[in-house]
Amino acid sequence: MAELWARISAVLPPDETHFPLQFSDKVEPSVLELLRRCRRQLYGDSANSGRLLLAQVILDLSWEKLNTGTWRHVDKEWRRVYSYGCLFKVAALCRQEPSPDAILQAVRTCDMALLMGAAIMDNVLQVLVKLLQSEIKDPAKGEDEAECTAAKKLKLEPSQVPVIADNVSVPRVTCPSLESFRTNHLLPLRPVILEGITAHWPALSQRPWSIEYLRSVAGCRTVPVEVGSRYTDEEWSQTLLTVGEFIDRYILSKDGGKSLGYLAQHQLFDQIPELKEDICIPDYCCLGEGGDDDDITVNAWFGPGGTVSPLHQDPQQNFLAQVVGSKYVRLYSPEDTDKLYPHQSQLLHNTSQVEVENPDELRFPEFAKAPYQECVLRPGDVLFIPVRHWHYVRSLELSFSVSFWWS
Ligand SMILES: O=C(O)CCC(=O)C(=O)O
Repeated sequence: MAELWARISAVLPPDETHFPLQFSDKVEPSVLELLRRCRRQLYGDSANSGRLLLAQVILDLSWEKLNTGTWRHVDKEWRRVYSYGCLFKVAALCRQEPSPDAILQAVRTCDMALLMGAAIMDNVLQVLVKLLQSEIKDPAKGEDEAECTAAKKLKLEPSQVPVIADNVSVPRVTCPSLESFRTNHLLPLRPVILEGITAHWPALSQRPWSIEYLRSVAGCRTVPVEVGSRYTDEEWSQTLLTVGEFIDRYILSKDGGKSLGYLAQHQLFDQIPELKEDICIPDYCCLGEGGDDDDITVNAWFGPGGTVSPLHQDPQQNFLAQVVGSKYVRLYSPEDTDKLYPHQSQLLHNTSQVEVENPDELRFPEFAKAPYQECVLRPGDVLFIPVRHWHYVRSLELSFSVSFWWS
């Protein structure tokens, strides 16, 4: 374990004078002084308990700032202070013979910085979390067999798979040229399922995503999870869990799917770059106006059968790629918005009030008149959802999809 500290020190600046602590005047001098004391302790020989205590004071102070007002208005400087607090805490936890629990706590601290903080010192917390993860024994070992059996048991009941009539099914096309996609789908904003364009993704070939694989790459990582059957429900909430806890509680749970959890996340691939290496941005995104890949938002959607994304629309073009399992998708054109009864509130104005597969015909009489298209996405399929097209999604079994939002 002394080796661990040597490896951590190697990624930190060699001494206090090279350790940057620059902040705008948004950060009060008293907080800056605390940060400087933490830095002094990092390179001095104070007791570890004192180091932890001071790091925690910084975390508590900045946490309060992060949770005051709306997230949009939180000053980035406070997110940087929070990241420094996390960095000092990780250093204190790992300094002297850290126990396995202390290492797990350090991983969680890095994740909190990656989720809530802002990048500091060339994204040092991303480097540290990778290093710490390599110290943790693979928890998937020995459980493989149980998980394979559990995954095999997730057979689809035929009644759960909707029968789709030809006249409403989304058309399919195999590896169209850029020009053909642009002319036939992008410009007229026509949905289509692209086949054969993800066959080379490691997630579908050399490193096929499975419960065991996700546990081995990301089991100890803390991520936000949505709890509840749909985000429009009263009881819906969000919580933080490790990927391993999420799998145990919501994917392999034996409660017959009574409680639903959805790992639906914009940040997952930035937080865990190992997973991003398993997927590729579809070439067709180059037809957008955004100049580079950083303009594309990549989202993860991982959950058990039965998770529902209510009918909603987004302000960007979307490629929804299915990697594991299958999903039922229903699409409506933005031209039919008046038949879809969007919520009145500002927050949910992009979401319909109608439960697509069980509509209340008295409250929403026009809904039945809205024309739609539908499909079942299976591994390898990529659905093009044109900008502002309304989409409703229900997973038919354990499912992992990746969506790319681009303009
Ligand atoms: O797969 C899902 O549950 C929802 C996907 C979605 O809404 C999106 O990619 O915008």
